[in-house]
Amino acid sequence: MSKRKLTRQQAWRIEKIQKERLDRAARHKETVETLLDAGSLGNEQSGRIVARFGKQVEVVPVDALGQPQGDAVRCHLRANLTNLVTGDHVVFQVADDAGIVTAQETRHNVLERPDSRGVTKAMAANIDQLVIVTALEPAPQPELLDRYLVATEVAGIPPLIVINKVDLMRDSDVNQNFLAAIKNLYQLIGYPVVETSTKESGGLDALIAHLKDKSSVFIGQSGVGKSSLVQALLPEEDIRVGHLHKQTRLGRHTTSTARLYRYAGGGSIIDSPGIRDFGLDQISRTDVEFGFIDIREHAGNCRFRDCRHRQEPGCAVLDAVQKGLVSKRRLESFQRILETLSGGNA
Ligand SMILES: Nc1nc2c(ncn2[C@@H]2O[C@H](COP(=O)(O)OP(=O)(O)OP(=O)(O)O)[C@@H](O)[C@H]2O)c(=O)[nH]1
Ligand SMILES: [Mg+2]
Ligand SMILES: [Zn+2]
Repeated sequence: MSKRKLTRQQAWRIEKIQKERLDRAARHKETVETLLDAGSLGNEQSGRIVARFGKQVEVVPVDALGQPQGDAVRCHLRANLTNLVTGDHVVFQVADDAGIVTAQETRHNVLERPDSRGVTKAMAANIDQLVIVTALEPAPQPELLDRYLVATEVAGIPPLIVINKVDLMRDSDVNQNFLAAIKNLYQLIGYPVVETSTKESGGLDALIAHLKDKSSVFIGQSGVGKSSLVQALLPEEDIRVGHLHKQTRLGRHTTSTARLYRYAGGGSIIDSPGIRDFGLDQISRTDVEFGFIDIREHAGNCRFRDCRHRQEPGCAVLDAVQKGLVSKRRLESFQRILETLSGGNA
């Protein structure tokens, strides 16, 4: 931003906003302390964070197996618990109409992603499966899919690739070919791929087969139909879905917060806000090499240990591309991701 002088009105507004923030923080601290002092808090219970709103969270009680049970409660957070995200397991206590989270249990894993300013933030915790949703519209971005896959390999969370809106391919050869190409490629690499449609009966069957007793997070570009899928899986919920922009055919960022739902078939589902890009800023070259499992398989056989797989003699990866064992598009995607790493260490 330029260093222009603030007008009196702007300065006044900034001061007002800061005061409001301080007031809110003070009120929050007071509420938490009152609740803790009250002595009227109920027993400690195990719960799971359903959603996060600033300094408050919604918590759902869980049974001995960690399965959500009953209604969610709005809770305040003890001052030391500022990092909680959707999916965290916690201990909480309820007073009359408010609750307080008093402890956080150890996380098994955490999914991080950069926010709009590029700062890495935890998005969801304790996940068994990342459901990466793509669709025939908005136009799929294979490189974005590759970035997600690197993130899942690095986080150690198994992915499931979903191609949604397959009803749109019925009358389009282009879509049909595209779908077949994506499906073949990723299945050959070893990833499970399913096709879905929320507009056709039986359109979710292939997906349902993968959800039971797991904690799944739905991620993907805005507008691919994550919320539509979750709504179709959980008809008793009331979930907001948005239309694509008329001209650009892009999503409108309808979902604003990651939210966990109980899955009636056993397990839970987290719907998350769509993203345009999935930066891998905090990731190293080694992580990217690890994250492309098809390239990793051959990279160990390159003549040079620090081979970049560009034009080096004895490069086993280039050789594998020649032989059709590794997709040329995946190698290009790999090189492009390395070029965008911060520090330019490609
Ligand atoms: N043709 C077709 N349209 C679908 C299907 N699933 C969802 N849509 C449409 O896609 C649009 C976007 O759906 P959403 O569920 O809001 O997408 P989202 O991925 O949750 O988007 P964000 O919350 O913005 O990230 C809506 O107009 C849906 O009706 C499908 O299987 N077929
Ligand atoms: Mg949504
Ligand atoms: Zn090489």
